[in-house]
Amino acid sequence: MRLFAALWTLGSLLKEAQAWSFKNGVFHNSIWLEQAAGVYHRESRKGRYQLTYKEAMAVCKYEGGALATYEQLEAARQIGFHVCAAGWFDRGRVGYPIVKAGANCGFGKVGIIDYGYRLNRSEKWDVYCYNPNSKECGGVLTNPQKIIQSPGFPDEYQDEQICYWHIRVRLGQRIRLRFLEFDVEEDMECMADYLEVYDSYDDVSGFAGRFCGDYLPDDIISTGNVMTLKFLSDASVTSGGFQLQYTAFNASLFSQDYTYQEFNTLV
Ligand SMILES: [Ca+2]
Repeated sequence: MRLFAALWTLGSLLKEAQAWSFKNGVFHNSIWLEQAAGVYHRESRKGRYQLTYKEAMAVCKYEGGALATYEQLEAARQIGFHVCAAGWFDRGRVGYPIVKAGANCGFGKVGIIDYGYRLNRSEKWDVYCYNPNSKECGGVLTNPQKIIQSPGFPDEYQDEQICYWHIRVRLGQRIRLRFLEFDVEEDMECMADYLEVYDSYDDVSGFAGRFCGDYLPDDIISTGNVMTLKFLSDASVTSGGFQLQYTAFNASLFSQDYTYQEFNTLV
């Protein structure tokens, strides 16, 4: 049994080594991150680790899904679902799926990092839901330049959308986001519908802003060669949506003494 487990682990590691690699100078994998095989990660609108087990179930149900089972989470992980945040899943279990070993997440392990069945269901975590019918959008973008639009644009986006776009450009490049059109259901703190931008490979670190309403956000420039955009709409009231363009540029350009106007003509 132990030998089998060791072989399985070795097999997984080899598979991961293939799945994550440098290609054309871009570090990437071949999957849709954060939402895969009908499984997705959610946190409370109040922030990370705010959901009791009962609330976690309600979050999934609200969106027409249910808590993911261990098997569903593992199936999603096998095709690249990687989230560095512990969440409830089926039967009061807590854990998170790790594809790529990292020192800061998952104790350097790959697999479902399993905290086991929790005796105290009042503990607060995030949640992993399963909904095979959720509308998919987003993706991993590696082109040097591309337009990103809300789903259905120029029509209004629909309710209950969750989209993640991961932008990865060549090492040594940075990314500039320029908003072209923006109209997302407005509320004071963007709790209903919103677009979030992260100066990071995931939506865990590097928070750069949360946007709603119809005010066109300023340009956003990354510090590295990756960025993540997250769009979420709730169960009611839609709007026109958004359109933005990202452009990769050589980091060395930005470090030279260009004025912002000059810089804008360069990228
Ligand atoms: Ca809405």
